[in-house]
Amino acid sequence: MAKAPASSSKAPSAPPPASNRERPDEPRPYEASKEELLQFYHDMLLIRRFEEKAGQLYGLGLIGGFCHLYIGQEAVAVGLQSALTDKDSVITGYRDHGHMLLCGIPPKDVMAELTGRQAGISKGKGGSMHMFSVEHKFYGGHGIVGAQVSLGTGLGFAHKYRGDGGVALAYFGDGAANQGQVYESFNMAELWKLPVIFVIENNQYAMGTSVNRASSEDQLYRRGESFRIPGIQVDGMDVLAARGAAETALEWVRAGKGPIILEMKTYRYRGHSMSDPAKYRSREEVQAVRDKSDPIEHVKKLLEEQGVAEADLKKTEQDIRKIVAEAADFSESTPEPDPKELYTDVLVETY
Ligand SMILES: Cc1ncc(C[n+]2csc(CCOP(=O)(O)OP(=O)(O)O)c2C)c(N)n1
Ligand SMILES: [Mg+2]
Repeated sequence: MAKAPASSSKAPSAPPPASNRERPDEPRPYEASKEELLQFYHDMLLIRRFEEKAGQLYGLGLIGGFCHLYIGQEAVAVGLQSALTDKDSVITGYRDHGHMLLCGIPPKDVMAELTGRQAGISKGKGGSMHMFSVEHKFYGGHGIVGAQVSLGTGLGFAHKYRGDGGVALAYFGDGAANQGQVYESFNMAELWKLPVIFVIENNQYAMGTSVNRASSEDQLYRRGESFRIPGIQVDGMDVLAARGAAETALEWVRAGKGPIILEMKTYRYRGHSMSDPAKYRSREEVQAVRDKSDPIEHVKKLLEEQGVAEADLKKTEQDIRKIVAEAADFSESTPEPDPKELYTDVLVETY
């Protein structure tokens, strides 16, 4: 009969204290080529103009229900998603239009969803908060604050289980960071070393409360400490800082070291949704961020310093305006779903 191993020498050793744990290197700002910088500029401007148009269509009554705009936060998604490959997946909350455009979903399909048309990416039945496209590895669009963190952890599990080499990028807000299910997810993600990047888009406010008033630990990158998940705080108004952080995070996660948290310090210029009395901050505060830290103006300045002609930047702006105008025209003219679509894509459980 085989001898039982001596218990003390073979027993699994306790993990080292969190303070001794290996940490990722400090990310460096990404060194973008002129072409990459132009692409960042293009993508951020596309999101901004798309969102401005969505705001107008909402005002005209063409978009109903909830609608949350991403204006001001563009550098976060553009910087991070520019580092992804087509193996990786993305999930976020309801402030989701920009993330979808970056997943390659055509602007007209997103806009038609906003106006509730059959040609929309969710057949006009999801609207602003509930868009989804498996084809583009975009897994929503979620209205339950924090739910996407658990679902995103599941996406990470699926990547690991299938061994497909993909990483899940799970975005959530500073308000969502106080939800209980976030921490259940953190625990499992670290325990099973899942390939997930948890991205906290800290735009300083939840619906109407600032992060400092609502959070006992407002340095949100530290929220993974008791789970041994490393966190990095990043200037989310700087697309090069965002891309640099994405490189570091992806290297960490792809090396099998488990999840990582990126706290992206950013700012939303518009109200929480389309109806927001905005009593929780002053106009001056918003204007000061616009004047001093606008992510698009920042990249425009870098491009000008690199000698890109004003005419080329104008041409980019014109091309984008055309794309957005076409998306809006399409979203107004394409038909609504047939009433019998009310009975399709509905989950019915029979007992
Ligand atoms: C479980 C749940 N609780 C409350 C709400 C109402 N609600 C919608 S958005 C929101 C604020 C979330 O803020 P944050 O996570 O910072 O995201 P942001 O809107 O700033 O992008 C709240 C409380 C909800 N949708 N779901
Ligand atoms: Mg917020």
